[in-house]
Amino acid sequence: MSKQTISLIGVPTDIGAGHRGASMGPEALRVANLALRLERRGLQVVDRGNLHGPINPWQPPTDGYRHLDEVVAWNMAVYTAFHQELSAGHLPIMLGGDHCLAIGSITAVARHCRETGKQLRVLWLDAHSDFNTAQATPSGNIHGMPVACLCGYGPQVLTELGGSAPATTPDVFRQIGIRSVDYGEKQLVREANVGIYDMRHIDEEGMKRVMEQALAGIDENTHLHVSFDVDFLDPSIAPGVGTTVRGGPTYREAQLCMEMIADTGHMASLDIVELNPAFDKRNQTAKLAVDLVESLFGKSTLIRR
Ligand code: NNH
Ligand code: MN
Ligand code: MN
Ligand code: MN
Repeated sequence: MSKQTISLIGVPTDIGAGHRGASMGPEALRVANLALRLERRGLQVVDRGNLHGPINPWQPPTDGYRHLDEVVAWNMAVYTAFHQELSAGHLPIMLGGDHCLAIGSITAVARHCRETGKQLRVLWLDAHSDFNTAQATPSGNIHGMPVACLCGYGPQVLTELGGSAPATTPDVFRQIGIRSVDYGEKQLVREANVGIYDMRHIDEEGMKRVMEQALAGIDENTHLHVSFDVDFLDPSIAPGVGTTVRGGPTYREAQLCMEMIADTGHMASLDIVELNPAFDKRNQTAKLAVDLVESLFGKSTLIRR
């Protein structure tokens, strides 16, 4: 079997976020040596450079959304680039950018799954459930809405980004690390029955049992997409994000989470989002993200076996 190619796609924008700076995320991950670290693991890595899109006009919400047109433009670019890599048999990694961009990446993954007859599973590693709508959002920031949009709740320009709506359904999602869900959003995730493993669940059952549950049912026919919002991590180890929420996974818990994903052998695409160098100290959060991504690709598996 020939080596699978990993394609890095930089998406330098903070168009959906409530703070500026996630636009610097792709470069911070490159500076933290993401490509080299993966290559040292024996993987073949191609850096496709950055996608391009509109500047952030920093406007208040219109009809419940901030920067909807610009969010659509960036997501179309992500959707096209991601699908192209998947069709070529590559494993795309999105270097975000804020989390609104997962609408584009996961819409592409969902289409690829329909084309190849694969079953989609999305692991959403995040402090937030990102299931807001124009009515429920406290901010209008679209990075709080991608899961809702992917499930068909949102503006048609985003729910139908890939031509058919919805891109996917709530049952494909497993959300891990959740500890900040807005008032109206709570009711929405309950109604939609999104699979949520919140911090309470991790406290009570431990990361090992939680990951066993979240990964249950994955087999050869599964395309596993990991959407890694860096604010998933406890702010004491990962200060470089716009929206810190205390009480997140520790370094060891995060490592175990990544290692158990690697053990499945089925991760086929990845988002690294919400890294915000403007809030970071000496690029430590980017370095930590790279460390954890190495584990996602089996860094520690070699020690064990
Ligand atoms: N729930 C808040 C909102 O919708 C914050 C979302 N921020 C995130 N999501 N970073 O992952 O505005
Ligand atoms: Mn998020
Ligand atoms: Mn395809
Ligand atoms: Mn988040």
